[in-house]
Amino acid sequence: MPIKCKFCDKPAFIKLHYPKMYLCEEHFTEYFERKVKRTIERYKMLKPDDRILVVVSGGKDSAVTAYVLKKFGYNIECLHINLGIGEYSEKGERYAKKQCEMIGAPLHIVRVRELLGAGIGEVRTRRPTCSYCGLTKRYIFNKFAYDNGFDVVATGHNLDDEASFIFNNIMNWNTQYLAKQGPVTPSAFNGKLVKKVKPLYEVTEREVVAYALANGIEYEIDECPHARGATTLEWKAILNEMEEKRPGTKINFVKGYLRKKHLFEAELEEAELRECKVCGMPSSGEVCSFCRFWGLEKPVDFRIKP
Ligand code: Q46
Ligand code: ZN
Ligand code: ZN
Repeated sequence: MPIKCKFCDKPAFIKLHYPKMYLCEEHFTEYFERKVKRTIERYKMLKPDDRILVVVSGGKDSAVTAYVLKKFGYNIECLHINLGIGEYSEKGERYAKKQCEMIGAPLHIVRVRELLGAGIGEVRTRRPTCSYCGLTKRYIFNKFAYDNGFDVVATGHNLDDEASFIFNNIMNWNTQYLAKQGPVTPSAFNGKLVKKVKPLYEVTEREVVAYALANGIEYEIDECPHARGATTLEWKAILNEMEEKRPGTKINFVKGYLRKKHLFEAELEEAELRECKVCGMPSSGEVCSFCRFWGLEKPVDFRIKP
């Protein structure tokens, strides 16, 4: 006899460990969406009339974020940043297009190589690839949102991403990073830093994979070639092992961190921000790290051409 769903007679599609229960596809979808809705409300992420920019990579997390927000009736548009990392990026772009077509959301595409003359991984620099990749992505989606008047940027970070980020930064005592992490980053610097939210903050990676499967969402499975050997993956493996032994470890760890975040905030030395001489965006030095890294002499204009 197959195991049945907790709420109906259908066979179970997934076994959840925390809370422990078996659910069919439909009841799992309902459960997942209720959880995301509660996260959005709890942290006051979105207002009904907000113009939301969802950053879609082609992967599962951002695809599910866009899908769920659209299903909830939010006003979303998507942005895909093609990083120029060979076949990995080409595939990512194809999936992003497919995902946005599926939900009927407008998709904007920025290609790093066309925009800046080189793809990620093609720049001769001492800076680690993931470091300038992260810097480039964050700058592009923020400036794109600002240039086009979006109220908020939504990203696909899930509970596993958050837990491993916090774990990693506690192990290294990076209190500066720990002071700034969270489900919502409010708008700052006269709106030039656009509000950021993470609607999947309280759902696990495993739940995101199951939701995509249950709802026919296709996504890129390949890992970025630069991610190999990343310590984040090792922290994730440790947390998964703990979660296996003690269900609820991840969510309790992240919620505990949010309760204690003020301790890290007290230590934060806020760098005085000023306008970048090149692009006018917030910067701790005369020229912001994006304009400096890419050697720009004039700002990049992301306004959507009509
Ligand atoms: S930072 Fe590094 Fe990722 Fe950029 S280079 Fe690839 S692995 S994509 S999340
Ligand atoms: Zn059911
Ligand atoms: Zn700049």
